[in-house]
Amino acid sequence: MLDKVVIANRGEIALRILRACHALGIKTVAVHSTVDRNLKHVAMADESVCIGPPPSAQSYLDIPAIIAAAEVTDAQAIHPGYGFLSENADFAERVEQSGFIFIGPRADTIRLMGDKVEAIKAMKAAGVPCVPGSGGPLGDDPAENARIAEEIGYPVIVKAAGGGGGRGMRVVHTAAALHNAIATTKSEAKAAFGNDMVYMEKFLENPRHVEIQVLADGQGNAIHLGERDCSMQRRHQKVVEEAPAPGITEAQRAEIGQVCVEACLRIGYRGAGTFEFLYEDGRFYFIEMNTRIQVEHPVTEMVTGIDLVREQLLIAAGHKLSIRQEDVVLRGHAIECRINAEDPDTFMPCPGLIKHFHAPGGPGVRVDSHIYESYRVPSNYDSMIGKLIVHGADRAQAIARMRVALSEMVIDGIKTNIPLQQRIMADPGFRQGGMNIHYLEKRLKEQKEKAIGLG
Ligand code: MV4
Repeated sequence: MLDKVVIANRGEIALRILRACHALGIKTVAVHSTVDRNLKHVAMADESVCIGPPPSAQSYLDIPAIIAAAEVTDAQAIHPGYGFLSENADFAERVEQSGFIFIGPRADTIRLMGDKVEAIKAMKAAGVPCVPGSGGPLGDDPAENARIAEEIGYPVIVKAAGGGGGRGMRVVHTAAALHNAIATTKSEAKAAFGNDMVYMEKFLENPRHVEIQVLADGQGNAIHLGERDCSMQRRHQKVVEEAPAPGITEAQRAEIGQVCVEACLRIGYRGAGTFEFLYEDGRFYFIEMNTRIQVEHPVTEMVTGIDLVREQLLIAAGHKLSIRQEDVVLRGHAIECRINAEDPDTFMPCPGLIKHFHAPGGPGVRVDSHIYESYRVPSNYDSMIGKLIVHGADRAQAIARMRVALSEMVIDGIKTNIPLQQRIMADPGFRQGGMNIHYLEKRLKEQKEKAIGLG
């Protein structure tokens, strides 16, 4: 087993990783910025190293500082969590070149999935269903691009190969708008990602976002852990996630899950990973693969009973997967509400001092959060301060438990999105289930218009 792990992250996920390490008897090293010396996991870690000032670029993104922390503490491995350096292939490479284990896929796998054109090519070759599209980068010939768009059929979407997660894309409705859209997306992509390569897909108008969780040991074994529905989002930020996805049948799950497993084996995938799909009219269309542990991993843990971070650590230690596909049984329904330090109406971040905190509890209730009474939420990082996750025998029970848990949760001193989450749990469309990626934004717009007397 690993002896000591550096946790190269902060907040709730750093605490989540620390707990998984300690449960396996692995010692932990917390690395933190100056403003983060009071983080809960820093107090709980066996050792801690201050790696720089508050700006992420000078701390959580400082590759030499993090590798130096592993060296001075004589750690064996580095867990990147999510965000920050988690999908940085150069980081993974330098970690391994420095003699440490990167807790995640091989650097070349991260690099492959970071290039969306190459990722789609690899997945298509592995039998994963993809969105009809250019199948490669667009060239400079306007006539050829117009032909590709006609063949796909309007509307199309132009996406940056270096983008992902909603960055660098543009919907095109007519042939007249195509050339400019490609040029603008290219120049934006060049500025944002240092890579002006773009590709084209059919634009799906009303899809759901459904993603498949996988685990692979890089030694010829891979399994899937079913799906999550992450369609409740605003501006590419997920707000609520759930597992399983409403309306997906056991047969559909087994089929798309097996496709993902075979793709993992084909590319020699190692670690936890997520295949992101758009789901429309009963069909799955691959868009991207995430090579990290994701924020919403707990809903999968709640319905499968499998500790995903523990599995990441075991895989990194060189263990073969001990869970067989037939051991993975989904039980009940889980929902996660992200808890953000933000105004529930304007979505402006609201950092500050937490004066009172009461965590909810009861059967099937899980709180993944680093906050405590008298903790100050800094303004330097993401506004997510925790996640409230509930499990129930079915979706209705999970919603009922979430409403009670949200009403029990007290976070005084700062504004949070708890009132927004309460409105979502009471919303008829959400309660029906299976809403698409545009639903939440549409409902928020309606509510805003009503509030100012337009409704
Ligand atoms: C799309 C799409 C429709 N058609 N691709 C946005 C995030 C990035 N991961 C891919 N995204 C989309 N790609 C095609 N061919 C619509 C989106 C999209 C979206 C996807 C998932 C979750 C939320 C979204 C919000 C707006 C647009």
